[in-house]
Amino acid sequence: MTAVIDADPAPFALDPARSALVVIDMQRDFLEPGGFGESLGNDVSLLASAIGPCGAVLAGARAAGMMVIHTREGHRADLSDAPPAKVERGPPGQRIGDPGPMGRILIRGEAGHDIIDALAPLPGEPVIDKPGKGAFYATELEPMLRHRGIEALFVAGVTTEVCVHTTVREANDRGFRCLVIADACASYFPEFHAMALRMISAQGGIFGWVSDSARVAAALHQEGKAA
Ligand code: C5J
Repeated sequence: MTAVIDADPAPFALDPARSALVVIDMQRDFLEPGGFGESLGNDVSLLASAIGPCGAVLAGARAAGMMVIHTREGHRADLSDAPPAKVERGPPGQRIGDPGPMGRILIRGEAGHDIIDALAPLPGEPVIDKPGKGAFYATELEPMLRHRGIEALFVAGVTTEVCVHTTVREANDRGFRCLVIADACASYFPEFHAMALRMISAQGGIFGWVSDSARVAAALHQEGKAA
């Protein structure tokens, strides 16, 4: 069965059985005070707008029987997978691996590394732990998608111009068609969010397609009813 979602620069056709929703890095470290995002001087409240739309597309994807994947950016406790060039950035004392109110910053297993409660993965939904900005770099994401015959990705999460964009670029080069859900993404810099989305759909959709949670949820709802 094929659904069609109204999108820019053109309608996006998909088979839900061959599509996956990838929710990028909706972690406490980026969305809550005291984590990695705030340590870099950002106002983390700016990311809250993506939570409701992410919840809506998660519900729609689950009802339509789509594969759902969550990602988390973070590092091993011994920092052996963290390039020194990454760790050295940010203010001393508030860098990756330093102690913070939610545990060590951006370290796997710490409270800050968790996905926020409102968007907690359901049992059986894969969670990809990634050391980089892109979800394909040094992870098992690509074989996971190939084994399930996935060819299209819905992408949501934070931040639009960093981990969402990097993942979409990686996916596009690997031949996956990507639909970015604009209001289910957010940035500490609203102007970067807007430009990042434009960069995706410009030039005939050079990196992919852009839609919003209402249009995606409506199309998936139809699918859910038909399934
Ligand atoms: C950042 C991310 N912004 N998840 N990570 O460092 O976008």
